[in-house]
Amino acid sequence: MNQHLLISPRVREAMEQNKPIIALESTIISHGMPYPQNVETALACERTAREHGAEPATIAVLGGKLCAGLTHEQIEYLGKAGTKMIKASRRDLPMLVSKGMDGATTVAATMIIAHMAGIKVFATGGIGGVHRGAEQSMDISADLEEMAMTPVTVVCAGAKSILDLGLTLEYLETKGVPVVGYQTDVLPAFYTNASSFQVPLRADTPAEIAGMIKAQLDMQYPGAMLVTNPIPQEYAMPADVIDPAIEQALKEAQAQGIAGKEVTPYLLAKVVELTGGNSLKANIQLVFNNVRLAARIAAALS
Ligand code: PSU
Ligand code: MN
Repeated sequence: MNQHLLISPRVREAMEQNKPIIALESTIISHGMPYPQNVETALACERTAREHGAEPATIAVLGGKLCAGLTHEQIEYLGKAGTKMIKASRRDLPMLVSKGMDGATTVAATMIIAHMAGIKVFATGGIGGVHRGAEQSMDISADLEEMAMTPVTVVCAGAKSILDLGLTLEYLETKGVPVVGYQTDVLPAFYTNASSFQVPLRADTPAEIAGMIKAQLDMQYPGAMLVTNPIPQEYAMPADVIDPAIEQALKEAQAQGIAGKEVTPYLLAKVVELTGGNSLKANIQLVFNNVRLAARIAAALS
């Protein structure tokens, strides 16, 4: 067991009983949603996982420990701190651990810690990807590199169009990451359940996805599987509402000279502001939907 890893008693017990476990990230709590909806959503995700037979392991770095499984108080702490918390991706882990610091983990860092803990399935909302204009900025999320090397299946709602969806798919193809559409042939676009891009693979049941994960793990070569799960129709946003908000957010980010790790949180918060909170409602529902699917996949795997 990694000396820096701290598995919570509940998660440890689930492991001992061979129960399905799913990882949940914490940057979505600190940087992905405003307080108090962030805390409410994180706690509701944990309840939803349990209702579907999976033990949730929400992941963060606290006091330099790589924590798999948090208490309600720890989730509240991350949510209240919000963007004052360090957004921790792969590159930040050595500093946080050596200095005994706190950080909310991105998809990439959550995958690393989930893998150390032996957790194979992870539910989130949206992943980082290739940003629009990346041919100039080189802004490509470390999440994509992580999927090329760490065997933890990520269930997301596709990529949102603050990113370049086409380039994100190309990048994942180059890196050899299987991208699966759950009950869909087209890549879901987070707030909407469809984009103009074909998804490379399709699966219609959790068991089918579990079968592919098992094959991937059996072959013991590095890398993850990315499952894209469309937002339920009743919660999807009209394209003529969300698209202009995203365009406006991108313009303002550029005008403000936002760069580096600030880009994604800035765009997420701007879109919420510009849609008068409606995008947040959609965001919360798609996360629940991903938790349900991840729990079913984890159950089929175990
Ligand atoms: N997309 C969302 N919500 C989020 C994130 C992305 O819709 O909360 C967060 C995730 O933690 C993801 C991170 O791993 O942003 C990606 O940041 P970057 O683009 O800086 O790699
Ligand atoms: Mn970036």
